[in-house]
Amino acid sequence: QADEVEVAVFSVPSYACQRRTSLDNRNTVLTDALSLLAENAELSDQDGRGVAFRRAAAVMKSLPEPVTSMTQLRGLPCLGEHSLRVIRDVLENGASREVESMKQSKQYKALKVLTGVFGVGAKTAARWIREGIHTLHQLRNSGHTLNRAQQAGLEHYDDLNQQVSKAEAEAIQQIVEEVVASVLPGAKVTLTGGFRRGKLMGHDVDFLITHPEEGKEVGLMSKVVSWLESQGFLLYQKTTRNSYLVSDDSPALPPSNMDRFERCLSIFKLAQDQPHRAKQLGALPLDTAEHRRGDSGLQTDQDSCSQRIQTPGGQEDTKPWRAVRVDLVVSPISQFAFAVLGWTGSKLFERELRRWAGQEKAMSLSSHALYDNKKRKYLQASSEEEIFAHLDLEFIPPSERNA
Ligand code: TTP
Ligand code: MN
Ligand code: MN
Ligand code: MN
Repeated sequence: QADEVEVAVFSVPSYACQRRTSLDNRNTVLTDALSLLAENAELSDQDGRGVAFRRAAAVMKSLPEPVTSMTQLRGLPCLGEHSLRVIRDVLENGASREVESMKQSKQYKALKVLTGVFGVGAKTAARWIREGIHTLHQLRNSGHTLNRAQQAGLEHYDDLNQQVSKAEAEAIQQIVEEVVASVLPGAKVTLTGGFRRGKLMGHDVDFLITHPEEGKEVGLMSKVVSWLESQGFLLYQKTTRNSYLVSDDSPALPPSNMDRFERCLSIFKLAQDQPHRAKQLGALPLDTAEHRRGDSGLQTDQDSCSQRIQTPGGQEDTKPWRAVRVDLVVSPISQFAFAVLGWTGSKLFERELRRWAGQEKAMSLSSHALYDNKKRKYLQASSEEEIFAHLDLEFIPPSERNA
């Protein structure tokens, strides 16, 4: 009938790793509401509810057009009673009353502020809130002894809570590539995390480092970190040797040489290119310094860069650098495909891949390996494509893993 409103009915597979989720989200109002509920659940130590809301949000993110009516949602997976209630509220009233009141609640605001400090997790924040600490000012005056990470987090709070741009990520990539090339020629640096998925902003920058010859990567992390430290690039770093052993997953197998993953959580001191920033804002003409560095506006010369950032900045408002969270991971080439897949995200996409592997394929997937529980053997892969194939999944490129 002509007057019948045609509404698309969507068909969506239930695991996020079976779907393509680009950054072109047509339902941001709905997904923002659901993501906030997920975040609040995670911050409140309710991980199960958190995952449920994340899955619901991910289904909405994967839809090709904006949802306008509840009838369009019939048959969609992962939408529980609670999520449906929130969606209905948003569709009917423009906003969810539950989400709006949560955003205004003292508890949520305090959790956000305190977990916004690098090194502070949900449990620590909740404990402080129970002691009446709701603000950074109260935290500073509480007399609590903060660990090294938390001290750095508090000191660089504003910088670390400001999003990292793609240009900043590229500037850091150049620095990391130069350092890696100088300490181990032939080693390869791969940008992972959100930026590999095509995001234009991120909360940090993630890198995976490997070398085409197995074993050459041993000892690489400490050399890279020492070099970065000696050049004044690091405001904070904590390196953990990974204790992963293949035999942890499957005691029946002989232990192998897979206990080499190393990871460095760091805070970089990134030189701010003032003229370039001004140019981006369309305010000032190019100065000679920028001409000397070339058009990219990115700092490439190590010496000038380290001199520049080691110059005592003095006045806060002219601070010529900013703090940026950077994660570095080193993997042996034999695990590289698993490591790239595991560090590209999104977090929900990763979780769904592992759930698919376990529940649908009787396999165990990690950032190190894929184990077939029925064949009782590890499945090798040298590319992400091969891992998807082992899992009987259609290959989803990084830009479509934004679940
Ligand atoms: P994040 O850097 O936390 O997230 P992101 O890059 O997707 O987004 P953002 O812009 O907020 O930074 O994590 C990147 C990926 O790394 C994510 O898929 C989870 C994965 N990862 C860890 O965070 N820790 C680990 O120990 C492993 C193995 C993977
Ligand atoms: Mn990241
Ligand atoms: Mn994040
Ligand atoms: Mn990260």
